[in-house]
Amino acid sequence: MKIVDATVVVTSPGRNFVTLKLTTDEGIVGLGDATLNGRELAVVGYLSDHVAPLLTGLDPHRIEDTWQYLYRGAYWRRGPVTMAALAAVDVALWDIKAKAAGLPLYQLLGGASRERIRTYGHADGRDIPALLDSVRARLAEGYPAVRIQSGIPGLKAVYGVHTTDGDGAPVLHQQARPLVEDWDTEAYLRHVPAVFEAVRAEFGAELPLLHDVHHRLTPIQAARLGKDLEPYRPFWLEDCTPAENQEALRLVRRHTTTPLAVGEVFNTVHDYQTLITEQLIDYVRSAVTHFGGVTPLRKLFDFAALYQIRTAVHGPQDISPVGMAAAVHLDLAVHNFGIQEYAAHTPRTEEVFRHAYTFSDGHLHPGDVPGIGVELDEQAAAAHPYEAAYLPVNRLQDGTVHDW
Ligand code: GCO
Ligand code: MG
Repeated sequence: MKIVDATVVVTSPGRNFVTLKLTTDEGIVGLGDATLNGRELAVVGYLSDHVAPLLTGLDPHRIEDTWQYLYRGAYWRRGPVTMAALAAVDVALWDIKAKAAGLPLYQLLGGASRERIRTYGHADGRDIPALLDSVRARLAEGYPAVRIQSGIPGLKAVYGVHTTDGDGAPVLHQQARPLVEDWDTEAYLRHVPAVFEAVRAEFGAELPLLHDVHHRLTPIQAARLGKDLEPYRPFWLEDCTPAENQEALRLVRRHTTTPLAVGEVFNTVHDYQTLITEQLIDYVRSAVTHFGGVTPLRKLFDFAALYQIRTAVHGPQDISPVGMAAAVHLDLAVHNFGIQEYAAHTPRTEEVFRHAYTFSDGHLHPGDVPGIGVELDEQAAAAHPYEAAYLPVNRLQDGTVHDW
């Protein structure tokens, strides 16, 4: 079999998605997600100008070889643009291989290690009562675990919290110019324990509660937060520091037994080396889409398993249904699965990407159609052209730029 066509499709059914479509001489089509939120067109250029011309004529069955050829051949290693492009190629090749075998992808990854995939959903509120309502809504949808994010007294806009302007209209966190959010670490550190206390008081001790710090603390601040939250037994504290400084987590770990989850901005196993070998974290959180695909993520998961670290694939709405499908196949197959982040895509997105994976009773299943189980409706995709949309920025009250 040979690849005869490689096309990049950009569509924006509410938010931008970048999809690589490979076609073989036998008429088999493979899809891969290459969406890099807020920097989408850089990956489009990388794929169409530099990768697509190399793919035609290749044997799609040679996944590992093609991955190494593109990774090592580029010379310039790593980085989110390169690794998102590589991920799209890798997933499209796995899709083709599984379709050619007539099997759902998870069967090629070793078969199912469980019946279904436990997820967590997002709850947020500008204040505690609004957050409690949001948790109630997620529980009514069936989610077995909930990530809780709350507005902070005195701050106007905080990541992960839906806010409204003076007239009650929603403030979108992604806009044609970056939205400027504001930040005060001390106010945050004072508020979060009260948030956990209120949620525990309302929903009891058993509900798994997660919290995303989004890289905003120093190691000693993160250590303090981890310690302050211990009485409420969080399921995890996510991205508590900017973890490209892997050694920073040593300090956090020394001070708290709150489990730590890291990795949504990482793109290779090297970013995790110290974190894993020194057992500084409990969950690896990279996305198939930003980590070079199923091939390297599987290797990361096996490496993490040696240290009893579990998986928690990044699954925000800016991962397309193609990237989500690949994640769910991997989740079903690996032994050290932990939890899967999941927020349903909008109906418009689901018209463009029809998928076999299902969400019911708070659990995902990849379905049993051959391949990853996603079809791209190119006509529907073409009706939603690219729209410039930036992620927010964050500033301290004196104007200093801060992690958001
Ligand atoms: C999460 C993440 C996302 C990211 C987003 C950036 O835990 O789901 O933090 O919400 O902010 O993916 O594009
Ligand atoms: Mg996160």
